[in-house]
Amino acid sequence: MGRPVYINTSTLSKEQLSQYKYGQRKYEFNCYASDMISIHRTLPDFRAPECKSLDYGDELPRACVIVIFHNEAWSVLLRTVHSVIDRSPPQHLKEIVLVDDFSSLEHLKQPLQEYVDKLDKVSLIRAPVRSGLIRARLIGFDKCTAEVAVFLDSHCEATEGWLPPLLHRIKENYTNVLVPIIGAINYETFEYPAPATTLDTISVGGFHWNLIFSFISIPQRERMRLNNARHLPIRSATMAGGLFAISSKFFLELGKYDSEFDIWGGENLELSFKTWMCGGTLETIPCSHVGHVFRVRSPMTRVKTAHPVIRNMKRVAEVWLDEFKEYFNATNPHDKTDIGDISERLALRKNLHCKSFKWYLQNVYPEVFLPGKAKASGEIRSSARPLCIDGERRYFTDSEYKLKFHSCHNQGGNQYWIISDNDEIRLSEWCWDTYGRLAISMYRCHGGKHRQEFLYREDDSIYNPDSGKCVELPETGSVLILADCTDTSRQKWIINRKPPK
Ligand code: LR7
Ligand code: MN
Repeated sequence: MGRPVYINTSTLSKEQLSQYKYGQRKYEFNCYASDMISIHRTLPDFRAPECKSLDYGDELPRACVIVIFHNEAWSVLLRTVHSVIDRSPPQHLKEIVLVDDFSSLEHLKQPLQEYVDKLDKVSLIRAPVRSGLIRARLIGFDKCTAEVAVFLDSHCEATEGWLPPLLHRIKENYTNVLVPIIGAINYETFEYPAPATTLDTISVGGFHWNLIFSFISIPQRERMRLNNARHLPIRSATMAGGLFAISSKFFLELGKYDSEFDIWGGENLELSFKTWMCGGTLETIPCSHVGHVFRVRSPMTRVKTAHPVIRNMKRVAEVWLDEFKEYFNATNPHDKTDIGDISERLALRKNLHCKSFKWYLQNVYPEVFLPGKAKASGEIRSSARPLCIDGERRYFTDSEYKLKFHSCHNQGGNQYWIISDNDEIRLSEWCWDTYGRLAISMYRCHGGKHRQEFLYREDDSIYNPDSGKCVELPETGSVLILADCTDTSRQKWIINRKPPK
């Protein structure tokens, strides 16, 4: 029933412990716990009561579920596959296509092939080289023959009733692109916690100007439109990327993905932007729940933080962001990555007569923070020591932002701060906050001043009116502190007082 498994490592034998550690290291989740749970485990029915009584009829388009993987754990991958088989009405599930993105782990070779051969409707394709998740999905998509393509990461769990509401929306209009509510399966215990089912708690998609996806709460105007209904599709500016349904016809019309995207990243926003800009609608379906194992780190971190991510993002910015690409560029001002040829993608956009990015921002995501309104931006350099304030960011979770000091690297990124028109100090949607009373931490920007208000004053101090204190570089220690305002150079900060272009 989705309950957690707790492993007490002190009771494990030496051999078990080394197995446990191997799993953690290899996958960044607790594979040892996952292996103890049935790959057919049951789950509670998470849907709101309004959802359970909906009848979608029998005349739905059929789905091809595409699951790509690179070195995935056995039990986690197969739980993904079986959750789909066990919880999809057979008449609506045409096929499951697994794409192995050039894995090296033994269990994914012959043993997986033999396992899959015994399953109905499931096929396994091997990418001939490491293709990255985008091209691996394209390989899978090309094998599909169903009217609808449903993409899932290889560490997911479909829950009761997940598929029909997605298919139903596509039946109503083939340009609807749908995302389920994504349940956060715990990477330590594999618990499937009760997901959000109310408009106050459900998240939809936003993005930061570095073109990283972010979860945001449902904007006020959308809540009004939904009038508290808990079963209606919720318009979403973007998708996280891993779990969605799209009609094969529409995916083809939109030019699938940019096949130049390598390894990881960017494809989620590319598809989100062009869905809206080129005539479609992107929605979160509150009656469809699918779990995903969220990790703190990625097992592929080294690949991800290197060039491919930046290159993918730059291609998205060049093709889709129009004049707003300057905001993206400002987050990475000295990047020289060559993005290759984008003429084909520009031609695609032209041929589809897609709307402008300005239209998208005004109509689909008016809540987005526009750095152009900023009072100051760039690095925040200490006058006392050659250090800059750095917001250590992790690509894969939203809660892992940390403030620290670092030598000034002049590369933007985690040292690219914006002082907004209402005096927040921001790194994309994250703000300095005095919640810790004496130290400064980062929380989601709330726009309500108080603990998130910082005045960059003429004397180069940064002042928080709420506490009446100033931001100070401590003599020792690595946290940014709040202290009574004095003349010390440790309270003087150098910031470029001009907004970005
Ligand atoms: O080279 C690779 N080849 C692969 O086949 C790299 C990855 N992969 C596979 C991998 O095994 C996994 O099944 O691709 C899938 C996604 O990789 P993850 O799980 O490491 O990515 P993620 O969950 O951290 O990242 C999110 O953003 C990605 C951007 O490119 C993709 O869109 C992922 O699908 C996406 N995941 C989700 O949207 C799940 C919801 C979580 C969020 C946010
Ligand atoms: Mn994932």
